[in-house]
Amino acid sequence: MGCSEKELLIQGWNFDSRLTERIIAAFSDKDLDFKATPEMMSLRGLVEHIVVSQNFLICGIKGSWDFANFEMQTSMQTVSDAVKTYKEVNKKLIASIEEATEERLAETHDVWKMGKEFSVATVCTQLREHEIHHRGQLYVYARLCGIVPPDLYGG
Ligand code: NI
Repeated sequence: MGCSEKELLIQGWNFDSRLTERIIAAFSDKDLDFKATPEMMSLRGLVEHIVVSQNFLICGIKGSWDFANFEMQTSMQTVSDAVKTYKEVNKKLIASIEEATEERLAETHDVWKMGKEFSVATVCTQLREHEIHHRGQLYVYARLCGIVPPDLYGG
């Protein structure tokens, strides 16, 4: 009866990743440098930020919570590159959650260096919420680029 915490994390990430992938794929290459306001990240920057945040989590699940893993190293030239890069990192993330032991998921760490410990499972959820926040920005960017975003739950 019921799902393990790990299964719930994987289900949650699978659900959200599909939505993130669909909104990234809705853009055109010409939109990659678009910013809603000058101080915001470009579309390319937003996708990179989402990708490196998943990379931070992958490295963390495997044992190293290092803010250096947030540094952006990619430079996506096309939307299809962006979708491919996102799918690759997401596949690795799901695999790293699958491979994590229940003990590992329950371990607590001061991941954000703020003097407060969270379990690895909680950080998985925090970063999923972080991705949802940035996905909301992608929906706004899409509208500003004249794109009708895909329905949230349809299709
Ligand atoms: Ni962020």
